[in-house]
Amino acid sequence: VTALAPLGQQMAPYACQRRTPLLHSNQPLTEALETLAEEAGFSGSEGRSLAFTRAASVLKALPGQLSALEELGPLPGIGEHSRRVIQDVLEDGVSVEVERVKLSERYRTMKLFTKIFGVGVRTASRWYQEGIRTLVDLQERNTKLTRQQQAGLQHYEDLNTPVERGEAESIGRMVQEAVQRFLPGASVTLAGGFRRGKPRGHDVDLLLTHPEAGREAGLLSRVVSWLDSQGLILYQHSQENSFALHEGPEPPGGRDVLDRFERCFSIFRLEVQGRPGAARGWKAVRVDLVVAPVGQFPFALLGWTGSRHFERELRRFAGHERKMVLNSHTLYDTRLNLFLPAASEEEIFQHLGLEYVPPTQRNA
Ligand code: 8DG
Ligand code: MN
Ligand code: MN
Repeated sequence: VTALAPLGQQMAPYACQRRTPLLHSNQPLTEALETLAEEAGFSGSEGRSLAFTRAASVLKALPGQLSALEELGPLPGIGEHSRRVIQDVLEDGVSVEVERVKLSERYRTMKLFTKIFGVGVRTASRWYQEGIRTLVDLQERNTKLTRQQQAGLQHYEDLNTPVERGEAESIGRMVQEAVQRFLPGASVTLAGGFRRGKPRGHDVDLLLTHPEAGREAGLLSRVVSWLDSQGLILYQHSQENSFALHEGPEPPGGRDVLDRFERCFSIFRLEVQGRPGAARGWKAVRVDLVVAPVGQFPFALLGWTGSRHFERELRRFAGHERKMVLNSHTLYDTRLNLFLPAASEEEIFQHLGLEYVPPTQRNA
């Protein structure tokens, strides 16, 4: 028996305690586990989905390629079922269970539908139960669609074509230019996957703020109206700021509080040159715009940089290990009964007693 280096020996239990680079050595394994996570999500089994996501996330943080299950050691966060899948892929190159899922009509249809902007698991599931199977079915049966879903369907192909970093940057500049017209000194920051170093993504996440608190109020609607008047917006849905500090923190594990900033879910019309085979010189691109007052900016930046799993783990860590409530607005210490202010992401990690994890290592 070869002495197996215990790859996972020093793995910390929370993803926010680990460094997770974008590229890692266990892609086939994480892909298999993430397919099962997705499938569990499609079936409404959130707990099971999370278990697979956790296992995949642990593998992403391993320092090298796994060649035998034993190398994992008694790693936290990888359950029985995930171990079986890992073993199958290691031994046979594929997991029969995963392959079966990928071929199943339900999985394929759910994937097709949830890729429509504005369609979540619940809607997709209902359509599936009604016997709808294709995008053509949806149109032919005159299925009732929200304005958002109509836009999603109309731009389905573009919105499911990855956004390249260069495209994200040029949208950032378009927004920056509009922002300067109405509020000189305001800044636009590219967050989301691009900030984590991804070369392409499914949308562009932009965070707006101004160094003087309060000046940012009302900025978003002006910016969006102006961009719209320039013909640059194909769809938009804005929400007003509904966050009030005096309400106090929400209970841990409560509703997701990210939706409380002034924000806009939109589809931009981006001019593109020389798209091979394209009949038109533009492309529809999903853009999320969020406005944060400067005092909340580090929290908003941390919250909107992701990954989603990294965020979830940060909050879980804050709650379980520190009795603190973290969201995209604030950090609240429930033992001291006070908000812990921060002027940078680094300070938030310090408050939590966590080693700083730079954005490019948050790909959990
Ligand atoms: P991608 O777009 O390249 O595919 O990856 P991403 O940038 O990591 O994903 P994302 O879906 O754009 O989310 C990035 C972060 O932004 C995520 O960690 C949480 C936050 N966020 C959104 N939209 C929403 C939302 O509608 N609700 C909540 N709760 N959080 C959101 O971007
Ligand atoms: Mn994104
Ligand atoms: Mn987004």
